[in-house]
Amino acid sequence: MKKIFLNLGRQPLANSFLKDISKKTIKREFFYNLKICFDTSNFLVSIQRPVNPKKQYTNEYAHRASESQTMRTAFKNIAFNLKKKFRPSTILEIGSNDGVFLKNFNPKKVIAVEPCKNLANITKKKFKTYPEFWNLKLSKKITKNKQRKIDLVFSANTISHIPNLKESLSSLYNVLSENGVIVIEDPSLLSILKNNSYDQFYDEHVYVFSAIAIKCLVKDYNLRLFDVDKISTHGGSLRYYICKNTAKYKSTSKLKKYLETEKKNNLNKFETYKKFSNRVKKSKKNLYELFKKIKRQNKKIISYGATYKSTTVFNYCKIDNKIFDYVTDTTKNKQGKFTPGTHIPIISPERGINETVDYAFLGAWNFKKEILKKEKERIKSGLKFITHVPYPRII
Ligand code: DWN
Repeated sequence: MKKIFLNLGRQPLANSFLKDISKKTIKREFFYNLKICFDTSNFLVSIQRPVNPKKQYTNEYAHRASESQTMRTAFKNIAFNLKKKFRPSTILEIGSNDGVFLKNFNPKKVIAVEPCKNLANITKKKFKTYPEFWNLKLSKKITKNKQRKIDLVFSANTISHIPNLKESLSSLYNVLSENGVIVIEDPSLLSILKNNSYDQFYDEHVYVFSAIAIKCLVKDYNLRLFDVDKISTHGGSLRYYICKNTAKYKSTSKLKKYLETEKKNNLNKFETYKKFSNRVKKSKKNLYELFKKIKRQNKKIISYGATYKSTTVFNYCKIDNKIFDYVTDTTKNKQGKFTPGTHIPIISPERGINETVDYAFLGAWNFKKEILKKEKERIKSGLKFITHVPYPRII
């Protein structure tokens, strides 16, 4: 049974950066209600009513996975480790974005799946790319074109975005070779609860997985979770290793231990999520009050990183251009636009990060280490950072 535990209110699509803020554009802005629920039968946390993916993964998709040094290094390292561990002769990536993972492989061995046409256009120059949604039809097309099935399927921050999880999993089974491995990375539910990072909930994150949920879910598709890695990306993620039931891989003691950790933290109980919901409400109130207090002192506040996560924070906490002068972001195609729902201008860091700024809210809090290092000199000359993770405060 699905039970709602968190209501993040009326939200725009996290990717719907506006080109202008004319009355006509604002009137046409799309909103939906963001409510999060817990399924007591399989421990799965999901959005109550997902948005149609055709509205989300368009030719104007803004996020570029290669934008941070942290992610470039993380993808390089995991590509190296997976090659070493599984020696795959065929690799399929679902949600290949701008190719930051795939570029570490021999193009002859690789297939990319990316429904956002603007991104698929980037990878198709080098890799066989299907500019399509991941589903059964596509998985059959891929295995028909390839004589052999796939040895390694990699998917970072994508399976959690696909509403039809059942079809997603059966399609994965369909492409996989007998001893093939599916490696999925997504934000970890336990980290979100610990960090109080409710901004990991937005339209694209239809599911927030835990190991107990994944273990339970894949069983119905003759698949088996056999290992898990705790990783630091995106504020704490999990890397799941899944194979066919009949494959040679044995369940690791690391997986057993991690499943126990999740149970010890009561991830299988609804009350845990109710408590989280109360912490989120408190965080909203305290963050808003912190900004108000700073504004009363006539200080200038900006936001650092026009993240999708920030869309949830800004719209839920009712933070707009009365609080922030602007948001900075290194991604070229976000610059010159306005934040979804709250209409704050987005500009480049070169223009926006200067001595006039007193405080910068860490929209990209998951890159805190990289950002604080980059802004070392500015911090020395007085710039202060604010975060809401794990609770609102000046760093
Ligand atoms: O799952 C998803 C994650 C992985 O990426 C997607 N659904 C969408 C996207 O979400 P996000 O926008 O919350 O992701 P990031 O990776 O936290 O975005 C960071 C943003 O901050 C990028 O636009 C780049 C920008 N940035 C910056 O301006 N200066 C990043 C760094 C490190 C910087 O120094």
